[in-house]
Amino acid sequence: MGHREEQRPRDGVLSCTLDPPGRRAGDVPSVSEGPIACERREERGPFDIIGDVHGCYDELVELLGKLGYRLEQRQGAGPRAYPPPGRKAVFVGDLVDRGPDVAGVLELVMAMVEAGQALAVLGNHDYKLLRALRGRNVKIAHGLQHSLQQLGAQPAGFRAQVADFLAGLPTYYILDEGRLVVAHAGLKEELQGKASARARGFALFGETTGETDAYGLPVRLDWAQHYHGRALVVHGHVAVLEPRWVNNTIDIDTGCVFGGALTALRYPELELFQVPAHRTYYEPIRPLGPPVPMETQAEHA
Ligand SMILES: [Mn+2]
Repeated sequence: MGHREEQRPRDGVLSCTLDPPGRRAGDVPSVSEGPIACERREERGPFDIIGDVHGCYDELVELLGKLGYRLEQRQGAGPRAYPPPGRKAVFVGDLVDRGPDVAGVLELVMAMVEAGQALAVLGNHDYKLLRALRGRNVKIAHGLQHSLQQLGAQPAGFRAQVADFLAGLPTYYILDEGRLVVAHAGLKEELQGKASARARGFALFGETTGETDAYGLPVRLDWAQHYHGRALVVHGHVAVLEPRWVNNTIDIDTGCVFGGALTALRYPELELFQVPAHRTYYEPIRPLGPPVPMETQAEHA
């Protein structure tokens, strides 16, 4: 009901940023400065897709090193990371909140995206931080206070840069001639290629039943169990103990900020790289989910 699918703009570029809102009307700032293509079918990779970082800067730098990226500390400017020739990093979102160095992560990732060495999609935490930075009335919880404190110690110009960066991120990417979809919370087959509020909302928040569990958290529907799409969907959002293959989807949020690990998936090789968290930065409200039984995993698991 009421899932209106918007038309593609005249120029054929599919806008999948958050304007208009995917959630409550009037609750979202106008963040789009024009259509942002989330279809990058011509980008064939190879990619290094990186799970939820949540301000875990040291682990991110270590993971990039493992993946063969060259780190360079610059005088009077933030660090830079250069991918091996031909490769590109893709961040699944939730760069911010809960962790120890949100500003460091943002500075590094923003420079990589600006240089064309990385792509990033918006996560629900990034989205909420954007709203807070834009002066919206946001409940300060779930680690947002860490981002605001850390960014509060930075120059106002940096905060403005961060807001512009986050506002420009799409909610998902379609890559490699449609063979690869990267979305923070995943994306059902029927929503892939859609610019609708429903598609954007799903990519950011996933699908919930509207009920809450014993921990007071929303009960999620496990869309991946019913996924039969041809595109591989790489996502994060739900922290799991081990990268979780279900059908043609993989969850690579292994809860680094909760003391788990930061995970990368090399595509198309489908090799996993991990860096264990240096410590537990934030206690999860509910325990991390167990891996899914082997029989539901895809053949390439
Ligand atoms: Mn998330």
